[in-house]
Amino acid sequence: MNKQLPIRVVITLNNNNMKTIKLSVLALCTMFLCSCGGSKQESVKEVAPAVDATTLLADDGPKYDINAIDGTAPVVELSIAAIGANMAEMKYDKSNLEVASGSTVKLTFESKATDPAMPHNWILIRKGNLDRIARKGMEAGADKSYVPSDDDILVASKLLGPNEKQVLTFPAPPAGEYQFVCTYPGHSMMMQGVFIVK
Ligand SMILES: [Cu+2]
Repeated sequence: MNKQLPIRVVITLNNNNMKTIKLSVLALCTMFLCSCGGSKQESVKEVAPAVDATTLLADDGPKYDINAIDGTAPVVELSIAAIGANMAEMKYDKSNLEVASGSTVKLTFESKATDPAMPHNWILIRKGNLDRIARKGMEAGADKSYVPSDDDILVASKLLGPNEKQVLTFPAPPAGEYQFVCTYPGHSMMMQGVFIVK
């Protein structure tokens, strides 16, 4: 931060305008003071999510469309279950899923939980958004099954109780690494995994 100050002043001096220089120096000092005011950790936490998935998405090309299933594409059948009888044991039975790009994925998601008070979902998301989506899911609340509206969510199951299952059929997203997570409050740390499209 100390290094930025002289650089900005030199650039402004090239304008040969004293008013601008004074204003710029004042602005810089204010920015400097503000940025040093709070604790560093807090400002990082606030800024990081604002680096904004929507901006990144804008460069991603066409939006992922879960309904754009190609009838001629090979079908890959997968299954994943939510297991564990309590908060300490809950997890998905797989931490990795892998499919070929261009395929149609037919994923059976099943809850083998025993406690009806502990439902689970399976949400496929763009990598790097897990904490943000888990937080947003919590805010979305029970009415929305803890699934927020967000462009970084590609596929979302319903909230399943014990021994319920749902088959999710969707086109494999473009090759790359994705993540899956359960957005039921308090579950995302334990219930997450990697979804690879090769
Ligand atoms: Cu869960």
